[in-house]
Amino acid sequence: MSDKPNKTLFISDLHLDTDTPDILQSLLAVLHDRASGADALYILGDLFEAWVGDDDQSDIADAVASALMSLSRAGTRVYLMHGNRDFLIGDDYAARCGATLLPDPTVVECYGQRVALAHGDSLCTRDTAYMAFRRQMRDPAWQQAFLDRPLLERHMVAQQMRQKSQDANSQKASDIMDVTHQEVINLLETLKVNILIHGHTHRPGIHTIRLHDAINGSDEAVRIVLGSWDQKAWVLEFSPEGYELKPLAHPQPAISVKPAKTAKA
Ligand SMILES: [Mn+2]
Repeated sequence: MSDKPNKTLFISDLHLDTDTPDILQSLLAVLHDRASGADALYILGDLFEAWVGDDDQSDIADAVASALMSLSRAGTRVYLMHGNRDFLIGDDYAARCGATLLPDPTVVECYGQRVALAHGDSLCTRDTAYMAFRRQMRDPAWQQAFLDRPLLERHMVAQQMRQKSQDANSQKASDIMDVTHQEVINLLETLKVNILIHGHTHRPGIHTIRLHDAINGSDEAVRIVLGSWDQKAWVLEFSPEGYELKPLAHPQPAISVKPAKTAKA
């Protein structure tokens, strides 16, 4: 253990679903090849494409929980933050993952640096329709009423909400779905940090921010945006020496062992 370099991993926006077995394989590969032996793994929201309650059993939820639990048992701390898709992940599922649920935003200490973590949707304030929707979804009374409904009904409501959101987003100008610059600065100032890591926007990158008013004596801050896993796996590796945002190719899909169908049997 001691000869392994210290590192902490950050990922988000895998959007795992039953029809994304390749992304699940990619996650399992990242956990095995990179997260194993790490100090901590932070999953900053939208691990799942949808989540209607911890009582909704699925193979993919089981596979993720057992892989994260193995990592956690081997000594890597595992943290989950809610995204706008999977904000109903509860304490039961987090416990099955050996993970700690984090509020959004959260400040953590990473090798001597104070780092703010957020999913990112709360920073997209120009999307006023979404912000109103978000307030409703995050209302504990609304959530409890939703969770009290039968599972089948919850799936139907979630499906309708996804369709609505897709239709609405296709009409929105792309810049309103990005973070609001001033909102980022407000958050950095409130939390008194110079580094923010978030996902959600699916615009991976590292942005240096010039501050008008210094924070912690520095007129610079950094915003690191994690990427969505639809094309590649995006992993931010943070170590005492620095950090690197890495796009990783998904593992090749397994070659089918089924014989090809012939025209005439
Ligand atoms: Mn999101």
